[in-house]
Amino acid sequence: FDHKDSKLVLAHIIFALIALFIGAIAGLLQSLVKSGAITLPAEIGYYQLLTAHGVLLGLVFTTFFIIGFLYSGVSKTLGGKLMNSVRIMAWIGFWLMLAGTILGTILILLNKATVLYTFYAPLQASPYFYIALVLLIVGSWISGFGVFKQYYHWRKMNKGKLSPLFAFMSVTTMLMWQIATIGVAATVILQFIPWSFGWVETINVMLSRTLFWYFGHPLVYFWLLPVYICWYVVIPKVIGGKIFSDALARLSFILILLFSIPVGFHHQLMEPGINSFWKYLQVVLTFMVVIPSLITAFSIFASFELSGREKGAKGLFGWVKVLPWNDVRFFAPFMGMLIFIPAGAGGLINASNQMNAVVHNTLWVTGHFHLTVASSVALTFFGITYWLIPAVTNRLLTKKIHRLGITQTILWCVGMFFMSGAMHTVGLFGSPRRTAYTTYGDHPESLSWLPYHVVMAIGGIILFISTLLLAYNLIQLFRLPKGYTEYPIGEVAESAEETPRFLERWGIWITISVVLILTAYAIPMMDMLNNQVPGSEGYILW
Ligand code: HAS
Repeated sequence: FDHKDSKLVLAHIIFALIALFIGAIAGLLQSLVKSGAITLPAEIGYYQLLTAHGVLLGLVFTTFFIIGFLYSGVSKTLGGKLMNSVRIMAWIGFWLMLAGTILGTILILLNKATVLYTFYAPLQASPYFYIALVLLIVGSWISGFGVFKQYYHWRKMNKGKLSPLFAFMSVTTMLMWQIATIGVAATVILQFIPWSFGWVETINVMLSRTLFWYFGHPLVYFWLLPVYICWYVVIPKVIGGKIFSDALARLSFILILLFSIPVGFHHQLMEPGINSFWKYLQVVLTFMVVIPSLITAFSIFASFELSGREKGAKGLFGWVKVLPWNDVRFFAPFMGMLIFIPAGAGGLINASNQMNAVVHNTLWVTGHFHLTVASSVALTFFGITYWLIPAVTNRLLTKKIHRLGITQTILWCVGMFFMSGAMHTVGLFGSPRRTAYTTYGDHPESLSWLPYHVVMAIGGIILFISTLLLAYNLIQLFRLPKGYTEYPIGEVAESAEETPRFLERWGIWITISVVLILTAYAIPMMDMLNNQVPGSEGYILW
């Protein structure tokens, strides 16, 4: 692996993992507070911890990890090393994001930005928190442009050739990110900065929430797409098989690009200020964005089965036995896939209007995203870490690391089973999310929730032990003997059909994406600007 690129990748991954450890401490404390097991000292607030947890894990850990991982694959598959200008862009992006993260974290620790990771109005933070967010966003844009530049250069040099799948997927991921972050940049720059500095007196709450969720939903796919890169490109190689279909893999990425953005209203189904027709339209589009995940499930099963049969597996499920169960590069992401089945089903429940009325703002939703992002995504990222660090530092991945990594994965799954299981269950009983310890004046209903909150805390403790083991394992990764660890990139199966070239015609996809976004958002946003939806007066301006 190129030495200079290795440094770049390591900087991103290590910083991501540092954010993970600090965020995990906040998570542990918060689950203990919520269950009533501990009381925080007066100067630390529950919501302050909750903000630190959400921002450090949801926004910082993920973004740094993803950009580091994408750059590693872009370097590997598009020419063997990054162009100098691209590497410079990536470093500028890194430093800007780092500056934003440090500034943001300091403000959260000073209790000047206790606005949760969703930070929409009417909660207000110090103006410098929003400036920190701008640094984070602009930094990620510059990094994204670096990915595009390397890809564009490769295509110029390789006219007529199909780009490597990893690179295509990285471009799609960053393209979706660039389009989605326009929404959050708009609310931060046009609404929050003027409001928090006191230059304007009011803020349009509906618009701020809508612009946030315009970004907030594709944000979850920004977490998911790199996971899909691992499942589509890396896992087939790790199991000694082939990628089932390059065309299907690309199609699923394009579908996510198109349908992940015009769906933010499914987070706002219970809000006034949006006409029900637009909610309905966006729910329909939400069900469209499920299709690429079903395609992904099909493709992975196909890849497992084909490789199993090649190894001589017999019967309907014989291929399961020949999967490499002792290999952490497979095991951790596999557990992520398995968990994604109930996690995705939970998403479908959330997206259904009537059922959303039952689960919205309850711990069910917290349970949902601990299965999706904190399990499927996190476990896949752990699986990647175990081979990526040795691969870029020229060290040999040993059996001991496989064992340690598998133990850490199992601990994570057990902790999450308790935590997320209890969250889903008690959510259905009505226990609200985002509340500190309370018995609502010893109301019997609320007292009946408490045992579940204790189970959540037990799960939280097991998860924290898993995080400590991850930290130990990471130190071991840097102590591995010098040697070679493969950067696993799968090949496409011979039986796969040819990939249609229009999948790489970005002009078409960007145009369709813009049309869908305008269709789903233009009129409801105009209504919000004009304060025109009956029943929402007084809700809009704060
Ligand atoms: Fe979600 C809320 C709907 C997916 C994250 N979601 C959230 C929040 C987060 C989040 C963070 O419609 C909370 C935001 C907040 O703070 O308020 N979500 C969905 C839907 C999907 C979905 C329809 N969510 C995700 C993913 C996330 C994520 C992915 C992170 C990475 N979500 C919602 C809705 C809400 C919501 C509402 C708002 C709720 C409210 O009221 O506030 C879909 O994309 C899910 C599709 C997935 C599948 C599963 C496919 C399975 C695969 C694995 C195959 C396994 C194999 C291995 C092959 C259909 C690909 C098996 C092998 C064997 C041997 C068995």
